[in-house]
Amino acid sequence: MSYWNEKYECMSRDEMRKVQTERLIKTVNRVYDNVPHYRKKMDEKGILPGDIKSVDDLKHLPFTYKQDLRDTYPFGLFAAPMNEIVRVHASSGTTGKKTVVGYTKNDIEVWAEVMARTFAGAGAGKDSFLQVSYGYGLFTGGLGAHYGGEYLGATVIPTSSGNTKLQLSLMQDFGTTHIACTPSYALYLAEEMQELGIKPEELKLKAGIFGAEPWSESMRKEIEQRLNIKAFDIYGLSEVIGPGVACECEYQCGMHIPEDHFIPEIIDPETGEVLPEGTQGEIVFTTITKEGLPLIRYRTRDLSSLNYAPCKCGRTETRMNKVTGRTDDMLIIRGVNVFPSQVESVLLSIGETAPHYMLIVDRKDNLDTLEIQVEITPQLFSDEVKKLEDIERKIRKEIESTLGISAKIKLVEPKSIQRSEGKAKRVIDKRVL
Ligand code: DLL
Repeated sequence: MSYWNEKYECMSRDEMRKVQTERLIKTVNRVYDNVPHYRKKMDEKGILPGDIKSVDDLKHLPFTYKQDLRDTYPFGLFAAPMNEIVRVHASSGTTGKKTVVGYTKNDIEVWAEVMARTFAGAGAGKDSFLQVSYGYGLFTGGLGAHYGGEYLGATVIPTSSGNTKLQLSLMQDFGTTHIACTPSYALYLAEEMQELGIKPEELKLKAGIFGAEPWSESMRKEIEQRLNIKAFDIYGLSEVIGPGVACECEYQCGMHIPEDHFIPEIIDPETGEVLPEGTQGEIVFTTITKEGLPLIRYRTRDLSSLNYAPCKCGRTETRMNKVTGRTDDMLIIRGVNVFPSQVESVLLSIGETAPHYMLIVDRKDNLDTLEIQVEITPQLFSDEVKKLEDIERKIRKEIESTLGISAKIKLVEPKSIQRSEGKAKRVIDKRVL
């Protein structure tokens, strides 16, 4: 079996509870002592760190939301002094500002540990060549996978995303055995291979570790067939640590959560109540070893369910099932988190169009496309073409710098975007996963 840390991955549930209890108590004390936001929220609920005596008391603690990170932007929820923070990453917030996360040296080690478990679970080891084609930079995918791969002892090839021809030639020349990228990019690679006449049998590729966006079983089958590999689902989010919050083993029946670092709960997104095992709801995480940005009951907005039954692989860790959707309107386009409200604030800041818009997301040649239809005002409608082209260009530029991805901008006639009587429909997602 391909364990990296058998002690924790296969620990009895009783022992795991003990580890979790001890670490949870430490974390609650840490945030109460160091983060005014948590102290205030716990005081409001009338809870002191001493009231948390075991993991069973987790449910009494207040939730943490993405909005809390925004309200305390950039470093307000950090529980370690800045001179102990060795790295920051950031992802999209609901409007202009990013959600910033920080890591101490120890957090970076925890991250490498959970990622090494992930890769080992996907059959990688010291002899593997791991191509990391997640983006390097503020996004956690690239560097998270990179450090985990090195910690595992694999030979890491840090290609980052894009430059597909180079990716393929390095794969051939270096003998890449494992690739880490988004599932949609994996399909794109398959297509380019076909175009260039590269047969999967000519490559040494055995497995891919794919995540950062939702994907279905049928997409898995297609990737596995076209690349002739085994495709593993990996889940994570920057706030909790990045990639490595959960990953499949060789049985591909749910993603194991390293529960000695992250405690999962499934709650009813409306009432906040904890739901029984197996029920679908919002997955919430509490980190119990992080120092830089420990999070208590963080509302991921992702819908999933938990399975506590032992797995055939021998791991005793709880498994989370594939994410089936979100409770908010966040879209993931080419691996980038996009909120329709970000588009709205760009349009409002430019101010020359009507505040009516529609996002049309599609997938062409296995790559996500985004078209933004923006309604122009009647005054503009009668204006000269050059003026319209200028506005279109301005919107395109602003959208690209705010969202971090390019979009096609289409100006449409006044009143042509359908008005709604209830909740506005701002997105048409035509992608079939
Ligand atoms: O996407 C971290 C990551 C990198 C995970 C590489 C896996 C691989 P964020 O940019 O903060 O972090 O986006 C987090 O992406 O809340 C989910 O909605 C979605 N997501 C991530 N992995 C999966 C997955 C990274 N396997 C958000 N299936 C999360 C479905 C996923 N959705």
